[in-house]
Order: sequence, then structure tokens, then C-alpha cells
Amino acid sequence: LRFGRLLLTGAAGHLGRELRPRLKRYCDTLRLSDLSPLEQAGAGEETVVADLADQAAVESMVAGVDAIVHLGGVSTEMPWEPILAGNIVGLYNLYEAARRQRVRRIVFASSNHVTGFRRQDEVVTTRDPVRPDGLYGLSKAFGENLAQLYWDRHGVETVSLRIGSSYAEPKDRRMLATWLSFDDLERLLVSSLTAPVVGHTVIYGMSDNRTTWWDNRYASHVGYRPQDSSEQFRAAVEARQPSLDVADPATRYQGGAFVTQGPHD
Ligand code: NAI
Ligand code: 15L
Repeated sequence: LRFGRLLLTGAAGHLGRELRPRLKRYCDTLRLSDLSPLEQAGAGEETVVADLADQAAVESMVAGVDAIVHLGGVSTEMPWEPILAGNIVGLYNLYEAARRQRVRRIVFASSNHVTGFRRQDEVVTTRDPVRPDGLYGLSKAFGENLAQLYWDRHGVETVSLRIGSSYAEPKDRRMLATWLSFDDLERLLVSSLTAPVVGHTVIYGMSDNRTTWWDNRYASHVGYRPQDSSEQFRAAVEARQPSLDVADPATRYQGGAFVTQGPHD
């Protein structure tokens, strides 16, 4: 796999910084974009500081790229205004630019919070109805629907990754089920960028964890094979968090603490 120019949005963020050195291996030029300042461009890199809500800025950010890994936007429960700007208007601007400029494929960082109000004793497939756990999850559901429209109507392909919890290690018991290692995230991105035909495919981004709430049976054509598991961290996580209150909504629902957080407290 080698792209000419690949665009990574949200490049100054937690996952963007992790992926910057990794994605360079798969392209001649990696264009990095964020609202926040970016580290200076190295060899084979370009940097663009732009607000996703600025249509003209997004148009030039997308110019000349072969594919997009879209991580940019609000990544937690927040007031409506920043979510509207980054995740609704921003998504529209990105897909319009991709349509006009004939970008073939986008990998969209959606989130498990699209189905965060599913219970932890349910197993959900990517074809089950969504159940967002807040404005953030709702905005990601919009993003997935937008991606579907741009495939059906304009032929722009997308893999929507419902990422679980991508950190160096799972931080709590919930993340034993939702954890996605950085190496598996890279595998998922490479599979999503290179699978021959994806149309609009939704896939949960998780490692090969022993406990899971998600079933990727409708995304096997993506060819993602996780190789890590949260199991190696289980003993330490359970020692840190010895008991769970099953009456707590954060324990009952897949979205964890997100189901009670945010402007609606
Ligand atoms: P992050 O918050 O660290 O990074 C997001 C980046 O987007 C930030 O650098 C921010 O400056 C930028 N951004 C926000 N609003 C913007 C705007 N209007 N215009 C341009 N840039 C803007 O989040 P993280 O953890 O790196 O996540 C990356 C993506 O993956 C996000 O879309 C998030 O929703 C998604 N995701 C991440 C998960 C995780 O475990 N880290 C889990 C599920 C989804
Ligand atoms: C997300 O969507 C967030 O971006 C991230 O901060 C994590 O909290 C993750 O979900 C999660 O559910 O653990």
C-alpha cells in the first residue's frame, strides 16, 4: 500500500499524534491538519491549520489528496455549539470538498457512543439501530448517515470506525471490553484504506478482547484482524477497581460515564 498524498485531520490530538509517525509509512506525503498548532512538518509532511467549520479552508485542505483519515472534531460530550461546528458543519464541509475533488475514500472516526445507550449485557451489530448517549454520539450518528448519503449519491467511499477506547492501556473495567490498542488501530486503518470495495461500511474499532459488546460480522470484507487483547491488563484493572455498582448507569450502559455527562446534567 502506498498513497501519493494522505490527509490526516485531528493530527494534533491524542490519536493524531500517535498515528502521525505510523501513517507516514503508507504514503509519499502526509498532510496533517488541525485547529490547534501542529509540530513543524518533517520530510514528507505538510501541515495545515484549519477550522473544519471554515468551508474555504477545508476545500484547500482536501485539494490534491488521495484519501482521508478523518479524526478531527469534538471527541467528548460538550455543549452543542462546538459539536455543531466541528462534527456537523465540519463533516458536511469535508464531504462536500471530497465530492467536488473526487477523493475516493474517507476513513471516518465515528465512536462507540453512537450506540452508547445499549446495555452492557447486549451484543450489538453494526446493522442494529443506533442509540446515541449524548450530543457527541448523536453527531457521530449524523456523520455515519452523511457518509452513507455520499456513497449512495456521489460514490465517495467511507469506512466509519466506531472506535471503542484507544489508549496505551485500558484504564478501567469498561475498557476491558472497549479497548483498541494503537497497533490494532493502525491495522484497522490500513485495512480500511486498502480493502477493495467498502461502499459505506461501519465497523467497531476494538482489539481481540475476551469480553465484547460488539459484533463485526457485517464488516468481514474489510479484512481487519486484531492481534492484541485487553486480557493481559485484566488483573491490574480489576485490582484497581475491585467492585462495580450495577445500579450506576455508567455500569449499566455501554457508553459508560458518557451516558450522564455533559450539558444536560
Ligand atoms: P482529540 O480530542 O485528542 O483530537 C481531536 C482533534 O480534533 C483535536 O486536536 C482538536 O483540536 C481537533 N478539532 C476539534 N474541533 C475542530 C475543528 N472545528 N476544526 C479542526 N479541528 C478540530 O481526540 P482523539 O482521542 O485523538 O480522537 C480522535 C477522533 O477519534 C475523534 O473524532 C474522536 O471522536 C474519535 N474517537 C476517539 C476515541 C478514543 O478512544 N480516543 C474513541 C472513539 C472515537
Ligand atoms: C470516545 O468516543 C472518546 O473520544 C474517548 O475520549 C473515549 O472516552 C472513548 O470514546 C470511550 O468510550 O472510552
